[in-house]
Amino acid sequence: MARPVKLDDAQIEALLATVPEWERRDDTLFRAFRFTNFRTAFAFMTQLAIVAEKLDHHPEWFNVYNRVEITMTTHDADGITELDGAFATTADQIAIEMGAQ
Ligand code: H2B
Repeated sequence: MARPVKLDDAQIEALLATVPEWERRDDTLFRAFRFTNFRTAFAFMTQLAIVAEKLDHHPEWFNVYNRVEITMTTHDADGITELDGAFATTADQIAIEMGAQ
């Protein structure tokens, strides 16, 4: 894949409109997910790990029991790129399948 390009502020705003549950935190995208229990939270992370390998794009994440917090950025581009948007979109889809609250 071509090197992802760092998005500018207007492009990030447009991206956030497509994944409204995510918020911008400086040069990262952030979302907290909550599931029924640890098992479901971990199943979500397992599914997403497979996606991360396919995209060669990996989350920074934090898990306690049923909670998963994800921070995405593209170190290679020193900011937010389309890859972070793609990851966020996929994470949202898998979260719905897993019954995230
Ligand atoms: N994941 C994320 N989130 N950002 C990156 O810049 C990134 C990555 N870079 N996964 C990739 C791997 C790079 O370090 C390797 C060498 O492909």
